[in-house]
Amino acid sequence: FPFTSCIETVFAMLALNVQARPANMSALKDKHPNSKEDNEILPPDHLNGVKMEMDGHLNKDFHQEVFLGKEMEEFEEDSEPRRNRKKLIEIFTKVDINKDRSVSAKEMQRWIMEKTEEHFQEAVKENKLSFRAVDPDGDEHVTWDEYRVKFLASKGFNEKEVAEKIKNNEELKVDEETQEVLESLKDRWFQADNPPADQLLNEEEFLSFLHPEHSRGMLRYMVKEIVRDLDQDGDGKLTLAEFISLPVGTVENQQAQDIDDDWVRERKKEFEEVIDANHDMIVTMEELEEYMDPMNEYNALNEAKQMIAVADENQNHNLELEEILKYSEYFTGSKLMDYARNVHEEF
Ligand SMILES: [Ca+2]
Ligand SMILES: [Ca+2]
Ligand SMILES: [Ca+2]
Ligand SMILES: [Ca+2]
Repeated sequence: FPFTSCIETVFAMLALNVQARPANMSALKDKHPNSKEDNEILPPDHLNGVKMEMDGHLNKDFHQEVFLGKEMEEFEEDSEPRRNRKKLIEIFTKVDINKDRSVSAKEMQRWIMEKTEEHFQEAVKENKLSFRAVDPDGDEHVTWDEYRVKFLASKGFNEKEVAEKIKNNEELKVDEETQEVLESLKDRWFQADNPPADQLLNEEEFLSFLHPEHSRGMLRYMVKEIVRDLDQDGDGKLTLAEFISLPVGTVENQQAQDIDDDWVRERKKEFEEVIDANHDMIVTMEELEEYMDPMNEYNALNEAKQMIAVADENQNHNLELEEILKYSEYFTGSKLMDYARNVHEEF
C-alpha cells in the first residue's frame, strides 16, 4: 500500500504550517533524501547549491555541493580512496586557473559559480522528465487540475477516479494533511504561472515551480514561505530567537539533545555572521533573499573564503594541494587515509 512511511516524510516536509517545527526533523532525517528516489513531480525540500532548505533547515552539504557540482555522487563514502584522491587532484588542477599550484579565493569563487550553474543545468534536465510525467499528451502545458490528479495519484489515489471527480466538479475526499499540501502546492503553482496568468504551466514555468532558486519571483516566494514558518510575532522579520527557536515537545534522549544543541549553535552563527548582513540582529526578507540567491557572486566569494579558511594550514589565504587532500572529507565528504603520501611525486 503506497501510503505508508514515506508519505509522512513528504507531508512533514511539505506541510509548512506554523506548528511544523523544522528542528524536530533534524534528529529524524540524517541525510536529505536522494531526489531521484523522491516523487519527481513534487517540489523538493532540498535544492542542491542553495543555502537553506524549504523547511527552514540550513543546507549542511552546501559547500560540498558547490565544490563538487554534478560530480557529487562520485564521492560516495565507500568509493575507493585512490580513485577519490585522483579525482580530487583533477578538480584542484581545474580550480587553479593560473596554474600556480595554489587556489585563491577568486579562483574558488569562479569555480563555485560554475558548479552552481552545473546544478541548475541538472535541474533543467530533470525537469524535462518531470514535465513529461505531468504532461503525457505532450501539448506543452499543464493545467492545475491535471497536476492535481497526478499528485493525488502519486499519493495512492486512483488516478481515473480522481480525474473523473474533478471533471464533474465532485467533492474530493482527501484527508486534512493532503489538503494542506494541496493548498500549499496550489499557491506555489499560481506563483510560478508567469503573466498572462492562464493557470497553465509550460516547461519553463514548471521548472520554477519545482526549482524556485533560479527565478527572482519564485525565490522571493520561497523566502516568504520560510519566514512565515519561523516568524512567531508575524512582523515579517526574524529575530535570532525566532530563527533558533527550540523544537516543540520534549527531547527524549541525550543524543537528540546534542543534535539540537548543534542545530542551535550553527544557526546562531549563520544568523549573526552571514544572513544578517547589516548586523542589526534582525533578518529581513531582503537579507534572507540575498543569502539564498545561488547566483549571488558576493555570497560565492564569501563561501570561497570560508572554504579556504577551513583547510588553510599555512595561513596564506590560498589552498594548496596538500591542504585540500588533507581536508578531503570536508570538501568531498569522503576521507583519504593516505592523503600526504606521494603528493610531491605527482607534481
Ligand atoms: Ca592559482
Ligand atoms: Ca518576527
Ligand atoms: Ca539585518
Ligand atoms: Ca594555504
